[in-house]
Amino acid sequence: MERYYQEEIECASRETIKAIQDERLVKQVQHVWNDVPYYRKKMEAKGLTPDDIKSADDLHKLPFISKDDLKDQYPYGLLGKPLKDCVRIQSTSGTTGKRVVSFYTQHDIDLWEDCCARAITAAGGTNEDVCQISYGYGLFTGGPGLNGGSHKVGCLTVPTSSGNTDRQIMFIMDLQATILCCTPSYAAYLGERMKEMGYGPDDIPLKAGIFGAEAWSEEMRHDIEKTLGIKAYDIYGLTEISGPGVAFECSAQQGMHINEDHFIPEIIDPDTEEVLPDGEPGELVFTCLDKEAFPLIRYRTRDICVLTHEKCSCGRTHVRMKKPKGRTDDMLIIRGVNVFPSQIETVLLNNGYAANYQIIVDRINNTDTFEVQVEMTPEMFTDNLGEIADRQKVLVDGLRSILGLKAKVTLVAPKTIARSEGKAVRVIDKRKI
Ligand code: DLL
Repeated sequence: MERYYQEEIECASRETIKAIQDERLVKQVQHVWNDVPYYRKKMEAKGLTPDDIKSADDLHKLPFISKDDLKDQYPYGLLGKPLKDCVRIQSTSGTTGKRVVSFYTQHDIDLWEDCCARAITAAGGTNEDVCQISYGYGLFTGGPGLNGGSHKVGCLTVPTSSGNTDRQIMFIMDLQATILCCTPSYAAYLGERMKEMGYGPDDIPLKAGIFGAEAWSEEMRHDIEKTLGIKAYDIYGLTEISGPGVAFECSAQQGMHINEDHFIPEIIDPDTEEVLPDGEPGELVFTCLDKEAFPLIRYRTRDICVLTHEKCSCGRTHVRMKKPKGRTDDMLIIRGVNVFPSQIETVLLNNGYAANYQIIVDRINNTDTFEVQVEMTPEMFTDNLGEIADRQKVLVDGLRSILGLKAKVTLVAPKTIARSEGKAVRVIDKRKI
């Protein structure tokens, strides 16, 4: 039986959702006009006043906001509430330049945690569950967001944070944890380690996993489900819009429901900024309808994905986003060809490898070099050079047929590629461009 955390709104009619969005958007635009001078200037530059926004149908008139605006206004320039009303910041894991800092009032935290509670409930969570949270805690939103959601559902919450893998496994087994929350790459690593320790899927008490914060393929989902003996649910979010729980998967596992009472999604062509219809891939854009401290409107996420309003078998009515295919900024252009790490991962997993790989791109004599280092699984490990060459050729052919590009494939021994406890680092781009 499907469970809901806030059934009335999660299963509301389209008319009800639209009415909520209309009312909240009008209020939100008034809020940013009054309280965020930067927004007022942006609206004025387009000749707009709040009177031009009468319903969600007018959303397209409003200016976009991008990561560059956030950097430009760092740290306090986009704040929608006085500091005395703000209770928390969170920040992205960005490695270059200034980080993005997002602010929350207590109301903002409540609605964010509600979104996470919806996700945990959709994965079957109740107050009978023991929910282990192995996302990082601290500035990263993964740990704090799911921690709050788990409390709201009433699960016994185990805030292990990420890292110290053997201790994670000890708690899963000793406390009989039933739900695991972490990045998919860390879930795969925990599975690998548990297998080595002799635990099979039937020995592991977990029944569900809530995995997100990075792109992962269907093949990786099946691998994790098999190793841990669980159902694995996807969860999506980003710091700027709140954190995990902006969208989450239900029992149908056919895309993630976006919490439309709080966020309006749009898909745009990243070059022309034109709004695209359902089914067409493009850049995902979000408008926060009721956030107070960091009220972003038409925020360009750089994530590439597709929306669908098709009816879902779980009973929820909120629009679904397909798994993001990648980000406009992690798409590699190699010898002129667009390459997403997720495409490479699909080829590897289809050929029996685990998702332990690294893509190394360089430029030598003005030509891009493209190497994929892939770990052999312990079962396929061999020092027979002929066999290794045959296996490499299968992958080179597989990559060529999906990308139209010749890669150098190097098979390496099990456990030579560093494991990640958070978001995996898949690409090393040495080109100075
Ligand atoms: O990763 C929030 C989060 C925490 C989501 C835990 C899910 C679970 P950031 O660090 O700001 O926030 O990174 C946001 O991560 O724009 C996407 O590119 C990527 N991302 C997040 N979830 C998914 C997902 C958190 N399920 C950026 N699939 C986003 C693919 C994802 N990519």
